[in-house]
Amino acid sequence: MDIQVVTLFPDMIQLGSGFGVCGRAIDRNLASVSSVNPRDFTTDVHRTVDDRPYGGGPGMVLKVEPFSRAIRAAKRALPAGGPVIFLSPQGRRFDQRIARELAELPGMVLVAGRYEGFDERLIEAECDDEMSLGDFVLSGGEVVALAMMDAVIRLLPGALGDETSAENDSFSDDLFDCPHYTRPEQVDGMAVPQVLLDGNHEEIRRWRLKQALGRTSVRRPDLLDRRQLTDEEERLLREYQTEQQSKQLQQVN
Ligand code: 9D3
Repeated sequence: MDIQVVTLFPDMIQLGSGFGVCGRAIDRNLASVSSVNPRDFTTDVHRTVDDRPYGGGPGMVLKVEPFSRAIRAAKRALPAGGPVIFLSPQGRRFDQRIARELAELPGMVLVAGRYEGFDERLIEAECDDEMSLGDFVLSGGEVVALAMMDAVIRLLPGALGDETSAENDSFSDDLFDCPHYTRPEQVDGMAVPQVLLDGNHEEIRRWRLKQALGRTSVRRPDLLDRRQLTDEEERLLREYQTEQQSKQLQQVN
């Protein structure tokens, strides 16, 4: 997959995408990440990319022409095409389902803004989709581009080792993880759950699924509402709830 990021801060993109699973996938040519800087498409001596808003008010608005030229250059540099996705607080919320859809594409252009945002006419002319990371205020779209690229690139075939690629199944995406433990067996008097030490793989599988279901139901019941539980899952979730109740009673007594 080829990703072009239109940004006034290309260093943020190049540095931020170079580590871990993402960096390795780029090194192995499973993905490429390049940047196009709208400032390089300005024609005035000051290389102006922003200007004061019509109608007045605080902040600056990103100018159409440097960005539309940069976006067209980014599209031309994409060998196989793909959507132009604007990153803005007004966009639809990015999630794992969208990450999976994007991972099927040959490429995409991500457009990161700064200041108060884009001139609306740029969005009308160039935007195929508008995406947000959620309801909080960032100072620009670059970290959103990095987050989206990380989520997408790790899904590309071969990006994760074979042993973890099962994680790509939609199955595991809508449940929280179970708790994890590693050596030593005791830390400051805190033990590892005995079932994980006994080596009964069927018991371990059931314990992990039970913990995942239980933690999801406590912290994010909305995730379970979207999910059809199997008979086993229903049973394990009820077991978790009974166990939590008896733990709480033990604490009271
Ligand atoms: C404080 C400025 N706000 C006026 C009430 C509007 C505003 C403009 C520009 C808020 C944030 C930004 C910059 N943010 C992004 O470019 C951005 C973003 C975000 O802030 N949160 C979540 N997802 C995204 S995607 C792009």
